[in-house]
Amino acid sequence: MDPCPRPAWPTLLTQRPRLKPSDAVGYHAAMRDLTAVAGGGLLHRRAFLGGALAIPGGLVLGSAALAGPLVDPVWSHRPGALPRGYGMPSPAEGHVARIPFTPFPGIAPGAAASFSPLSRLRGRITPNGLHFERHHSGVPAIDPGKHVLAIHGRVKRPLSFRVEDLLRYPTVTRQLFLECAGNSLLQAAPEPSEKPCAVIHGLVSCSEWTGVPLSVLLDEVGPTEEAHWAIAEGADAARMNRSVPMEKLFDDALIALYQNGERLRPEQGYPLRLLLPGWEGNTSVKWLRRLELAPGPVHSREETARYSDRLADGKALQFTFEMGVKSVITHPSAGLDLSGSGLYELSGICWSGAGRVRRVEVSADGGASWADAELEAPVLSRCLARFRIPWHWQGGPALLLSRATDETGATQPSRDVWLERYAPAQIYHCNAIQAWQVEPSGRVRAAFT
Ligand SMILES: Nc1nc2c(c(=O)[nH]1)N[C@H]1C(S)=C(S)[C@@H](COP(=O)(O)O)O[C@H]1N2
Ligand SMILES: [Mo]
Repeated sequence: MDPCPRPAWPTLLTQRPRLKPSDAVGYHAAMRDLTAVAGGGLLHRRAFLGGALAIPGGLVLGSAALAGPLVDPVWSHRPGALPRGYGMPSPAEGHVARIPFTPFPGIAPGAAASFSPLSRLRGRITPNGLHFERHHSGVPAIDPGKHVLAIHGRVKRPLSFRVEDLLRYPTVTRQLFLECAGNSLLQAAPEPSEKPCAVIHGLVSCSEWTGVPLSVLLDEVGPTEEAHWAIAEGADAARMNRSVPMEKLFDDALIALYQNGERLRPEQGYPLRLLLPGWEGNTSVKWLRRLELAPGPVHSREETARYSDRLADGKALQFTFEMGVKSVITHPSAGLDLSGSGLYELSGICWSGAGRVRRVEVSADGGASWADAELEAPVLSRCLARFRIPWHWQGGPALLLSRATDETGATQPSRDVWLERYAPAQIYHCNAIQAWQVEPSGRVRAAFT
């Protein structure tokens, strides 16, 4: 058997969806009045806002002129379906799904991930059924009546909390992104990936999480003076564990119980998970069963053999908790081709583990010139935000890039700068700028600049 089996990447979506231009009656006449703000057809970020549809020349976004009276569609001829207990998306949207990935089937059972279909989503919140997944040993089938969270070790009063106890605590709610440290690792590969945007960058999602601030529970157990770290362990077969410094646990850590208003999905850690805002996804231990307060970290597998960064000078970083500032254009993107030249709304997601994103710049000419994209308000700390900018694609080759800067002043590095920092096989924490090559046919694929 091959000692180092190659991951079996998911087969590409065979049907390639297309992004349609916002084609318009009188559109070409109108374009002359829109201000170009950078090369390659980037227009002022406000061109789409309010005034855009009323610019001189009569730009309208209807796809055809209305001709004749409206016909009653067949689905309006008789009453439709009755309410159901739990709603589902329209059958017409059945193709919008996560892309599952099992790297070593038969060798490492339960080692799996699924990618969130980024280029099919809009806004900032990921629907629960489309949140990315990363499991080291599958999804345990937990009976919430039997699950307990123990907090023990260097504490004055070791306590165990039943799920029903935790549900009675006061809660806080925050919109937060969650990103796997292995997200975008294909950007570190020697050749640009042929995969769609979702497979390259889809290990990031964003939810409104509701839970009990961990500081409340820690106050109840009373950490001793020797308690500087806690070892968080899950109830899955992997017993996945991570060491977390006490400052983070007291600062903004949550015991998350709800996700977008409903109880956590099994895939996201039902009945409860640790959630560490802005930190690498691996530290947000799912199916959390115990926190052992300790004088120092345990240096478990997930913080030595995995998720640690090897630098170019041969040294390794002991921990990289905070996720770097990052952005990805999702519309268009690899796997979401363009159908003909015209005016497009170019849009994507941005985030930073350090706080708020302050600025996203976009280039349509491979980085020769840049323009500021509009950031959709509110831009929240450690949460996905959406950026957008109007773009007039004239049908030639174009190289699209986006570059985010956060409130600490940190800016997303180019791929070259990112690669220089690390040892050759480094794959984790890749926040390098993504380039999408648009071909004259409208096909979009990943490229390196
Ligand atoms: N107990 C446990 N917690 C875990 C994992 C796991 O396999 N077991 N995977 C980790 C990793 S690597 C990531 S990126 C996130 C993924 O969370 P999600 O599956 O809810 O997206 O959970 C983390 N917590
Ligand atoms: Mo991860």
